[in-house]
Amino acid sequence: MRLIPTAMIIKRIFQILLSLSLIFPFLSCENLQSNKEKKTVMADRKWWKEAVVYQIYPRSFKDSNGDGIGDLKGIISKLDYIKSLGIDVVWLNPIFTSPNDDNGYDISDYRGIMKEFGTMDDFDLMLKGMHERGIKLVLDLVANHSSDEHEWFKQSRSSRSNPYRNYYYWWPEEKGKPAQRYSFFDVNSDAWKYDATTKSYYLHYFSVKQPDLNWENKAVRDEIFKMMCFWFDKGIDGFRMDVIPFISKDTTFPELPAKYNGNFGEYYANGPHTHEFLREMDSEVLSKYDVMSVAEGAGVTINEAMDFVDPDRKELNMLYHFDGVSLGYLPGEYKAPDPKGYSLVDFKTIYSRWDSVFAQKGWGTIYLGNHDQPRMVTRWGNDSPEYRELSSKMLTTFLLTMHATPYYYFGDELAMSNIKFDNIDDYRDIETLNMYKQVKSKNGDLKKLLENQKISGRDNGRTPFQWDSTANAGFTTGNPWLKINPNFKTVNVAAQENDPNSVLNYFRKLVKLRKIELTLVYGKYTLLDKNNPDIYAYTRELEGKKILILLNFKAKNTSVAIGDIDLSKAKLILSNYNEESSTPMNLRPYEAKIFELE
Ligand code: TEU
Ligand code: CA
Repeated sequence: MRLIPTAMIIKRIFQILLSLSLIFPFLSCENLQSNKEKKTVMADRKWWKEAVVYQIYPRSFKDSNGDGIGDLKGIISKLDYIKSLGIDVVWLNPIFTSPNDDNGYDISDYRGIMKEFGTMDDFDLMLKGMHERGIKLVLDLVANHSSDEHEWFKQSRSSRSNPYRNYYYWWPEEKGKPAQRYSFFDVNSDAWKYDATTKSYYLHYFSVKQPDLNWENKAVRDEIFKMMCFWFDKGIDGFRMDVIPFISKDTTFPELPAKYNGNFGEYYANGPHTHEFLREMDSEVLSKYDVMSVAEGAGVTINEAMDFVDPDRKELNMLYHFDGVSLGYLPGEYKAPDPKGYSLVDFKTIYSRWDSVFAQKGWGTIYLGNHDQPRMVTRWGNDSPEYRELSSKMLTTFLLTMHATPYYYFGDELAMSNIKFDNIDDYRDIETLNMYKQVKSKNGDLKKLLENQKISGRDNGRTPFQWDSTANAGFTTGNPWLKINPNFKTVNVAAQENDPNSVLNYFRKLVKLRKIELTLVYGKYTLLDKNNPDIYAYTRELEGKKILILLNFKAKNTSVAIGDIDLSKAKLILSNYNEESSTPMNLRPYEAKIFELE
């Protein structure tokens, strides 16, 4: 049998393929891909992909007993309001027993309810009330560190031979000073604290009262996994996981490798066993429940993100990044907003790049505010009386029309804005107070720090919720733990409840629209006019349906170029202006428009 030279065979096969694509053009790869895409996108539907997550900062939502601190009974009394928003999931910041050195992110009993917030009975009643209203509950897993008042740490620091010694990271003094580690909250930014009791240093990436738990120790992982099951067995629907990328450490504690150029956060997020531990968490806990898991992706870069949420890796469902919220700060300075503001082109680039990460696989998240960030309307919009409502509605339109699960921060549905304290005495947040002490100890520019904190300070996002124009905005009958924004007289639920054009009702309309329009959930995202410095324009497309979103980020009339998109048959389905603009392509200050194209 005469062997046909290999080259001939390959040429033959190529010819066959070419002819096939010529014969069956619709079989071409893009068609193949889009059908495959369409099949996969809708095939892999998940409740947490279609959810709108509403974050509640319990300390500031509703106080039921007049001690000036929000609590679980307060949340229970407002469940119908939460239901009226149409949201699907409530994420509650930590509600566990805590001395509140960092407002609950320092837990001393993972199975206990913080005494200020109430009892386990209150918790059970709240969870029952949410589930009866079809609302799921996600709690905060703060397991990178515990409180130094947790029994584990009390034991661990008592002697070097204590069975809990290895629940934390200790460096004995006789080994000399350990390699530098940066602390986000320490007054000297030093993450090593010397403890005379056992003449050793312990590690704390955050405050000295937040010692890091040693996840390299299987006993610690088992404790955390059992605790997670305890709450899942009680019926909660997921965990937001606090700085979970930081949980694995190189316990030889080498000097910070040069490649990180001093960026401790990125180094902390690249421990040796992080993904191994997350896979263990999935097999031991998450895979046994129909729940959602989202990582606070501190230190995680865009190239590493998929490693956390790739469904085939069986780790977590979602992650939220810091690239967006880090925009517009002066490099090398501590949370110093750039007086020139932020570039919308950079903003669009960041959110478009992150969309492309999860375009085929995995799933993204989107947010513009939370308990660690300033109020979104002040930071990304315009909180002047003239444009506060319009720009807030525009930003909400962005959050609820992107290809990612939106995490919406309580109070943004009212366009609550930064309180901008003048005086350090009004601050309660450890991050600001310790930074103030640090700058003071270095005779630094305290006036500038306070000016910067008016925009970037976390307490701006934590002022009590504004229910009405009565005393203390109806939040408490007592003395609020943090001052209430004086604009509560006009900015409150009662004033907006029955106003069809209010920010509150605009939010409700958008939540409803996202619920009925799966194109806004699963549709392919395409950025338009990317170099337009004022307008963010994009389309969402799914199964032949196409929606166009136009957002003016500036306080001026401006226009957008959308190429060959035919608008003649476009139907305007929502806008934050009550009367239609002259031409679809011209946008008034902070105007937002959603068109159905086909
Ligand atoms: O935040 C982690 C984190 O990265 C933030 O500290 C962030 O760097 C900073 O706050 C931005 O201002 C989580 C929680 O969200 C935060 O509230 C806690 O303070 C922190 O962890 C420690 O648990
Ligand atoms: Ca209270």
